[in-house]
Amino acid sequence: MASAPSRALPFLSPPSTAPRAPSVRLRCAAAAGQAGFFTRLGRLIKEKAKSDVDKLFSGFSKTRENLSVVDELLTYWNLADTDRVLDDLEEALLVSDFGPKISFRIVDTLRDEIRDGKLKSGTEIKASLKRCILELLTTKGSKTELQLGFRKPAVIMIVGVNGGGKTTSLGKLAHRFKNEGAKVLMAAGDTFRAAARDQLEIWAERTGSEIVIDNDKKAQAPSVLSQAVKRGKREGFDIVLCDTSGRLHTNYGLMEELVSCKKVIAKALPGAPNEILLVLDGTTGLNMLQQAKEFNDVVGITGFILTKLDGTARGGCVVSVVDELGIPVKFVGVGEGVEDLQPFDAEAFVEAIFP
Ligand SMILES: Nc1nc2c(ncn2[C@@H]2O[C@H](COP(=O)(O)OP(=O)(O)O)[C@@H](O)[C@H]2O)c(=O)[nH]1
Ligand SMILES: [Mg+2]
Repeated sequence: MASAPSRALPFLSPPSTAPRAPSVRLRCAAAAGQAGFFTRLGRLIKEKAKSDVDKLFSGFSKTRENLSVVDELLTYWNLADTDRVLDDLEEALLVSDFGPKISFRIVDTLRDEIRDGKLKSGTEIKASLKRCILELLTTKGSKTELQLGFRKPAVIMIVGVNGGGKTTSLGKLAHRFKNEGAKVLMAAGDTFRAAARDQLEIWAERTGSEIVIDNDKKAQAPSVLSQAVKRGKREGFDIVLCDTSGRLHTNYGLMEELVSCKKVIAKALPGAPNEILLVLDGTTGLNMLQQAKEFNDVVGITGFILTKLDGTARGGCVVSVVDELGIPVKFVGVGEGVEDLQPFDAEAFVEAIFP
């Protein structure tokens, strides 16, 4: 699972007993007392995530089904059959959205290893296939844990196109943080649609988080986010989660707005935002690559949240985005429930699609 930072991050305040705006002295004492809290927290996230392997496994059921043909192929593999089997394997990877480059590279590696006599059975080929994918994920997108810095509040901006799952993922993230005793403030930065604000309010209520909204019809996202970060700082919040609107990424206005959002956040709190997470809809397949590139070029993405992987057989897209952009997948969405956002762990992922 995504390993949480193992170092002690002193910015987390104690669980709910913490006063809203403690004095500086109190805050320091709390931080010192809680120095081990974050370390413990890291371990807890890891352990919890490990016990969630079942959820991850069921979330990837469609992709796994799609790839079960690999087992069939390899069961009956023999040396004379190699070319045909590898062609079919490549096809299976392509269908699951591993992308042409990666699918070709994997099959090429396997072909070499078979030719060199390193792989002598279907089981060995499968093990090597899994190793290839794991290697790809761990060399190019290794920093799967959130980088929240050392100062509170940590600010996370969630960006992406409409309907991808930004607000839902933000709500699920809040739930995780709250479970770990963090004080969470949400910012309703999707000022484009009125319904978006209501949706976020429901998540705030559901997770016991505070929320900053601007009821002014003409409210601008940067102003809402700036207010939220300032309040987060003033009132000693641990985390500020910023929702944003998601018009098409080809919409210049949106990109402009996101850049302004990022700027005002940094102005309100130097060093922030700590994370800019791009939400990508897993069901859109390789289309997401172009989208990811454009967002990254404009705002600079620190990690991906890949959603709706429970609804698609194209789970290989996880590998494609990491390979193409060299940016880690930090979370995967495997359902609509509050618990269905999983820290991404490469090993668990590979086991979930190739059991
Ligand atoms: N099955 C499934 N549905 C999801 C997931 N994440 C989000 N959704 C659904 O996708 C729809 C759009 O989500 P929303 O958060 O409003 O997207 P936004 O426009 O990017 O904020 C909602 O119906 C969510 O319940 C997921 O991981 N799995
Ligand atoms: Mg939304």
